[in-house]
Amino acid sequence: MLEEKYYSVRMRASQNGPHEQGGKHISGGEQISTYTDLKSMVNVLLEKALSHSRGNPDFMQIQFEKIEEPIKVLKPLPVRTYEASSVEEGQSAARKLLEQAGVPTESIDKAYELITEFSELRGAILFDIRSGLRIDDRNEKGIRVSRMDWLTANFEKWAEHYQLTRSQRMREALVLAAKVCAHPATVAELCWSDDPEYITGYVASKRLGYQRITKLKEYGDERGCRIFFVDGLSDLASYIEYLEKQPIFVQWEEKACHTS
Ligand code: PML
Ligand code: MG
Repeated sequence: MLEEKYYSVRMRASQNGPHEQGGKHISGGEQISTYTDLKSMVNVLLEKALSHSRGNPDFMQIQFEKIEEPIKVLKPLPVRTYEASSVEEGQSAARKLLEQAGVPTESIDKAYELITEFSELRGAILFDIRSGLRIDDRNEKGIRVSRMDWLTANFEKWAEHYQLTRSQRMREALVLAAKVCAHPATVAELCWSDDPEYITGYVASKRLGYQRITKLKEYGDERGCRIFFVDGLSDLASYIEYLEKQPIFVQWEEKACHTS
């Protein structure tokens, strides 16, 4: 399968001008496509941005480029869902999971102080668990994890096996979390959507897997969050290079699963 040529397809859309001119982020998307599928992949991304509940975009960029590097294959993280009855309960579960993943309590507190300040970012922030400081230098842009995907047929088989909804949103988040958590310097990820109609978020880590929490904010809230907690990062540039450039396919192996 991986002998074929693949293309990274990316989309970003904003309102009141492009992001770099202060426009409001509406939607972003990442896909890896074969040449034959490019047209439909572009359409999927176009549709995603044109029908977004954050509003109608007046700027959109869709680009594709051939992937020259070998594509690394990663297994999906195991998924668990925690049903929270209130935002407080959900957020407290998220904090506990971050602690279990190895993020010190003081670091969690410091990160939460930053959340409101950085809730308009279109990318993620990198947070060092030792210094308790944001360590990327991307300001309001944040880090955009790119060049990753999960082929539909394999994703659907996986979803059916675990009786999970075939949600495109969850698939994208699972792909991103698998990529981020696979790097040895990542301790955990904390995320919830900036989509006002979507309140489920997650904490992910190598050890804990992908832990969904059904209520991390109130309906109607457009403030999102994506923080990567990192430790022992000696080379920030190569970490960012991995997130932005290393091509990844998530792939579930049915057999391996039956024997485990
Ligand atoms: C997003 O939409 O930007 C992130 C969604 C995270 C949760 C997805 C899920 O597991 O339901
Ligand atoms: Mg979004």
